Amino acid sequence: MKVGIIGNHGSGKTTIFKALTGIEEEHRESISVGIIEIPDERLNRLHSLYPEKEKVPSRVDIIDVGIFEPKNETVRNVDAYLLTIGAFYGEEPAGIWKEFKADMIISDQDLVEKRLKRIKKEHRKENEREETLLNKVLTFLEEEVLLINSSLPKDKIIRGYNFFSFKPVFAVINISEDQDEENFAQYIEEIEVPSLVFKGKLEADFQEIPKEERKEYMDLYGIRESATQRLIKSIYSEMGLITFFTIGEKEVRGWRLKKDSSALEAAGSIHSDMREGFIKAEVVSVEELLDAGGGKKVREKGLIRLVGKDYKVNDGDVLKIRFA
Ligand SMILES: Nc1nc2c(ncn2[C@@H]2O[C@H](COP(=O)(O)OP(=O)(O)OP(=O)(O)O)[C@@H](O)[C@H]2O)c(=O)[nH]1
Ligand SMILES: [Mg+2]
Repeated sequence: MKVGIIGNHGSGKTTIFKALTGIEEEHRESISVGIIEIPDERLNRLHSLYPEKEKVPSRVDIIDVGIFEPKNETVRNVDAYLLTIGAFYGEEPAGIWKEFKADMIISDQDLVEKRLKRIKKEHRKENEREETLLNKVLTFLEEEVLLINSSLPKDKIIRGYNFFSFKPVFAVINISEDQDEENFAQYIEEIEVPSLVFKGKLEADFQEIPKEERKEYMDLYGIRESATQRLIKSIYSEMGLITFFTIGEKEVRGWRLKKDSSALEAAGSIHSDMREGFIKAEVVSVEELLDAGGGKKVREKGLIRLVGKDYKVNDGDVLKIRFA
């Protein structure tokens, strides 16, 4: 699961990359890859029951991609976009959003038209369903509807095209320290995708303060939760991701999972051996476990459920996979 930061030159991509990952880039021109750790209060509380184990948060990969260039493989192959808007130097948020939207739609249209042309030429019976679907896609695009907001089925054929406008986009309105967040609130309404006003430079500077002192510094500024944390959580949920937990021998860990995934898929995301040898999974919600005060008590109270491979994993489930 990769998020790509995209935006015009100088809009603050690298600054936001640093705010999210803590990584300082050495070469501004190269593409940087980093990891965002997803802050999760539940994991902290879970970990406090097992302080001797290591705490490992759920993660998402992030790439400082550059400008939107449809033919660029890196641009195409990410799973979601973080669009940065350089409002700190005067970029107009609604206008930048419209441009980006148009770029995505035109690129998708181009792809569909090329494929339709070939289908017509080949004239094969087995392509009929695809042709119908692509014509539907084209209708949405012509009406300037992002495919992600359309009623298209999320089926194999559609996913196979890797359409730009089928990917989640999150917009960041990057303002400077001395600009007033309130003045940009109106744009949140105008931009059709989830968005957030963000003081990129300030947030990136936070990364230079040692973690232990950061809290104090934030209190000083009257910031309860850093915008970075809010941003990370929003991206995570907008991408349709949930977290399940495991309590292993050495670590208490959060794992990223696509919403509506099964216990078997959850097992597979931990290790392919677990998927292949899957027998059953033990499930308890993290809240139940915390309320009871630990795994042993949960067991005594009979709160653990034994589920099969088709069980739909919920956000906050603590899983133990039984496998052979
Ligand atoms: N005041 C202020 N300056 C910022 C902010 N974000 C970025 N800058 C400055 O703007 C310049 C460009 O920021 P970058 O983060 O390098 O922008 P970029 O999008 O990565 O630029 P390219 O990689 O060249 O496309 C740097 O000098 C930053 O320090 C901000 O929120 N406030
Ligand atoms: Mg850069």
